[in-house]
Amino acid sequence: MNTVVKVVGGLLLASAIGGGIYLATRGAGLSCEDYGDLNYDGKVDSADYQILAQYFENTLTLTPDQLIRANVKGYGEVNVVDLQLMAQYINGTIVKFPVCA
Ligand SMILES: [Ca+2]
Repeated sequence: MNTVVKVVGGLLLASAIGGGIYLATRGAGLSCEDYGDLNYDGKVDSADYQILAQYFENTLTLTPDQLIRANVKGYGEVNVVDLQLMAQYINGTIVKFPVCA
């Protein structure tokens, strides 16, 4: 039961190492600094947070690339956990997103 599942560039790769299940959806070609940056200005701030908040309010649609960038926890679907992590990053509670850990 040693399974590693990693999604890379839309391809699901699985291999057996270690224990437990590890999921990551870091997109191919994306660096850590790209995560959370939804307006492509090179930084993660309240503007990016607002974009994700609007996505959850169904007032904004995100592109597939933005959805990858928004998944700062690094697994599963983009959800409110990612929004909370972005808030924590912006206010300095965390200095790195889980997807980059
Ligand atoms: Ca930004």
